[in-house]
Amino acid sequence: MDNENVRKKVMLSGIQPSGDLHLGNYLGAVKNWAALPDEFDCYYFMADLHTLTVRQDPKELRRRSTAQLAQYIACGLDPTRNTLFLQSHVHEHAELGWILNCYTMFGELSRMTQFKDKSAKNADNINGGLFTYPALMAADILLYQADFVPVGEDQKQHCELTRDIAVRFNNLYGETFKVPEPYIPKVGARIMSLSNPGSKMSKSDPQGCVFLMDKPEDLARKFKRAVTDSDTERCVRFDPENKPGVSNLMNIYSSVTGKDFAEIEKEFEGQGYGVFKPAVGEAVIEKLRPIREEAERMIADKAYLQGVYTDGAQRASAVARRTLRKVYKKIGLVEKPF
Ligand code: ATP
Ligand code: LTN
Repeated sequence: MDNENVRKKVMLSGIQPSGDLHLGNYLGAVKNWAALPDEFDCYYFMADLHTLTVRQDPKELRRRSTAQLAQYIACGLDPTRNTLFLQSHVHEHAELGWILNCYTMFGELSRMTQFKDKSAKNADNINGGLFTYPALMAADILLYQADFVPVGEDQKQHCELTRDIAVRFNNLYGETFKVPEPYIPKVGARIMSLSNPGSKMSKSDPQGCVFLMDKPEDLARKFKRAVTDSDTERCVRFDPENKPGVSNLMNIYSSVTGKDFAEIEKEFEGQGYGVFKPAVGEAVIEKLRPIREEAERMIADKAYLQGVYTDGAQRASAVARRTLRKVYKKIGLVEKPF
C-alpha cells in the first residue's frame, strides 16, 4: 500500500480569516489536520474570499490572512507535506464558483441556516455573496476532487449541498466531480465559551474565547474568570448536563494534557474550582506557548511566509486548473488557446 503510485485520498478544508484562530479551531480542527498527511493528500487554505461576505477592515484582513498561515504551520501543518494557500491566489475558485452558481438553486440557498443566521446578524448588509457563499464553498472542494472535508457541525449543511451540486453536474455531463464526504475526526473536541458554557467558543465572543496568540497573562485571567457551575457540590466531576462549565474545562484540560476524565477527577479530588481553574489555565498556557512563539517568529519573517503561500498556490493551481478545464469543456465554453 506504500506504493507511491497509489493515489492518496484527498482531504481539504479552510477557515475564514475573519478573526484570529482560537482554542476551538485548534482542538476541533487544525490539531487534527496535522496528523493526516501520512494517509491523505491534504489541502488547507485561508478562505479569504468567503470572508468578504461580511464587511472587513482591509488592513486587518490582510494581517490576519498571513498570520493564520503562520498559525497553521505553528500548529503542526508542515508546508512541505500539506498544500497551504490563500484562496484568492488560486483564481480557479472564483471561476468555478461562478459556474456552480448556475447549478445551485435559489430554494437550496434559501434553506441554508448559516445564511439565515448571518443575515440576522448583519441586517444592514445582506449581500449577494452571503447568499451564494455555498456555491463558492462547493467550488473550493470540487476543484481538488476532494474525498473528505473535515468540518464542524455547522458546515455539514454546506457539505451536503456540495454533494448535491456535484451529483447534479455529474448527471448532466458525465463523471466530472468526486462526490465528497464530510469528515468528522475521531477526537471531535467541541470547546465551549469560557464565559458562557452553553455556546461554543467563537471569535465573536472575545471574553469567553482563548486565542492562540493571547499572552500568558491574558490567558491566566480568562481561565480564572471562567464561568463554573452554581451547583452546591463544587467538585471537579465530568457531567456536561449539570456541570457544563466544569465539564468544558475538563474537556480542555484533557485535550491539552492527554489525561482522561477519571484521572482528572482524581487529580483534583477534594479541591475546589479555585485550584482547578488556574491549573487548566497553566496547562493551556504551556501548550500554546511554543505555538505562539513559533507563529510570532514566522509573522516577523514575511519572506518565509510569502515563499510558503506562493509555493502552495502554485501547487493548488496546477490541480484546480485541470478540473476547471474539464468543466469548461463539458459545459460548452471554447477552449482557451493560450
Ligand atoms: P464564527 O464565530 O464565525 O462562528 P468560529 O470561530 O466558530 O467562527 P469557524 O471559522 O466557523 O470558527 O470554524 C473553523 C473550524 O474550527 C471548523 O472546522 C469548526 O468546526 C472548528 N471550530 C470552531 N469553533 C470550534 C469550537 N468551539 N470547538 C471545536 N471546534 C471548533
Ligand atoms: N465555510 C467554512 C469555511 C470554508 C470551508 C471551505 C471549509 C470555506 N470553504 C471548503 C471546508 C471546505 C466556515 O465558515 N467555517
